[in-house]
Amino acid sequence: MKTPVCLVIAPSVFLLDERVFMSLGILRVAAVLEQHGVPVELLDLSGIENYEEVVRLHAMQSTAVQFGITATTPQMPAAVKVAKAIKSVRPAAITILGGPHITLVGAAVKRERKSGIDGRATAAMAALKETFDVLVAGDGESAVFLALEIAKSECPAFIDADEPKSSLFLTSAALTKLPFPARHLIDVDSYRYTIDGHRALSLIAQLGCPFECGFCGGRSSPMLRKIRTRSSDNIISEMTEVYQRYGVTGFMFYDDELNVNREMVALMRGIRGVQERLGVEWRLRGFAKAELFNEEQAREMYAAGFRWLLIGFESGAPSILTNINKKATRDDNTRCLEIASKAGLKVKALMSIGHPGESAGTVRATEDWLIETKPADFDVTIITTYPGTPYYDEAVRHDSLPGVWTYTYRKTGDRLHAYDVDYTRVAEYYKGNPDGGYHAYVFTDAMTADELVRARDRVERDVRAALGIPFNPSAPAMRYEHSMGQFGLPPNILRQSNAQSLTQAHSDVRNRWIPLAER
Ligand code: B12
Ligand code: SF4
Repeated sequence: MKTPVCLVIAPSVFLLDERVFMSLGILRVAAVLEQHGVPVELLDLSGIENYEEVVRLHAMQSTAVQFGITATTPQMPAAVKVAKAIKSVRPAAITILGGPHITLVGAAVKRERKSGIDGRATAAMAALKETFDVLVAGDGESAVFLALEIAKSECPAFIDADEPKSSLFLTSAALTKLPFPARHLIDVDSYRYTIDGHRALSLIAQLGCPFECGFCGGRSSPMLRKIRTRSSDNIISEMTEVYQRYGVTGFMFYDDELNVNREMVALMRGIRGVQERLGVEWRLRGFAKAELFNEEQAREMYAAGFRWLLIGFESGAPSILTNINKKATRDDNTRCLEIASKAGLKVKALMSIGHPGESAGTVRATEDWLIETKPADFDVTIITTYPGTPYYDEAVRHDSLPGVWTYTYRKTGDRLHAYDVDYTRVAEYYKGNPDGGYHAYVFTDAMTADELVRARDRVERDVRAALGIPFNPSAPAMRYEHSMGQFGLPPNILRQSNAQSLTQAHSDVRNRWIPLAER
């Protein structure tokens, strides 16, 4: 067998439960590697408390020389520790970083270059180059092969697959031909999620959202911005494969916003049709954009098995919806809830506070709107200005406060201030303990960071009480004990390609893979 490549999913120590949805991006990379006969070791560190120890143990035993790590921004402190743990026992190993964080830092650097600025993103990129040997921004399916090649000679290196003109950037046609995520390299049963009692797994049907909400990552990243779709048949084949292989009848669509795609209604009809042919009933859940939502979509989604929609309404205050650049008005949002509920669809309202111009009054408006419109579930987070969001990328140094950056929404002049965060070290700002577990790294002209946290906690408590919605449960992290791994790491942490998965994937190459030159 060829030398394997080790792919690592960095843990998300800040999540309430780390094994709800698996990271599909790196499983797509694993699938193309297998398809090309490259064996993969998949180290899934989600929910593993003593993950650095696990990494050291595995790196000592593994014959892999190249270690690819995936990370979003809040996973970065752990990703850095993973890379250091690998190097501590295997100094000659090559570490490759891919995923949303490096993609967004890459996009922010390009933006700075265009404006002639040597700013925060440029510094963040330099720091990443000190820790990782190869950095891959954007689509990983072709770029990973270049990364493995480059890793032999030129480190540190930066590969830019987040560039539509590059042959590494996937077209919709290429996306349709690629293998499905290598879910067999993950302990699927350890991921727990249900939709109305149906055990569910996630999938991504299409990539990209063209909107420009101020807090949303990737507004200058073509990978996250440009809509790339797969054919309905291809999406339905993936669902069928997941249903037949894992026996799940629930599907969580992780497309940014399902209804930015005009073909969505046709897809819903296809999904309904396949259930009729298979004699099964599926339950689905996914995201939609409020002002684009209409009765036909609601009807077809329900008929396809949707019972839940997640909608990023964000705020109940019209001034905040303007400052976010959300495009949906409060009336659009209320109307969307009404259409959904008429069609039998439950809505989880995704709300956030800490936007430019946020004040006690706008937070109150959010609370009032939730209580008035009564969504079936809701979530309130505090905004963090990640690299790659307009709130971060367009911010300038505060005129008097050191270490503070200010974003100003150009149309209203409302401001959002953010403390500078070293994203390779700090992670404790996402959903910790919902009662007292939040940290805010932002403040506005009307509210301090502490006031935002207190207001968030109050809205969550009061609205849950008013609507009778319980708090989300959390699941404690697991510890890897040596007794669990007398014969190597257990299969909920480490899975490897076997002869069967390689042959199977390899025999699919001609059917699914388009050579770079033909894209
Ligand atoms: C599904 C999802 C989730 C799920 C599951 C997360 C997961 N582990 O996959 C849940 C609900 C848990 C989640 C939570 C959060 N998420 Co989220 N999520 C997404 C979403 C909608 C889809 C992810 C996906 O599968 N994309 C499709 C795959 C194909 O892309 P990909 O993962 O980037 O992988 C490709 C490349 O990056 C690359 N690649 C990836 N890894 C590697 C590794 C190597 C070695 C190589 C070579 C290449 C490579 O190749 C892959 C294939 O092309 C994205 C938005 C989006 N459209 O991507 C947001 C997104 C990733 N989430 C985001 C955020 C902010 C969060 C939260 C922090 C939420 C919050 N603050 O409220 C948490 C943090 C979770 C975490 N673990 O870090 C941001 C990340 C921004 C950032 N700076 O990192 C995104 C980009 C949304 C956005 N536009 O702002 N999320
Ligand atoms: S928040 Fe939703 S609508 Fe806005 S840019 Fe992001 S994905 Fe698009």
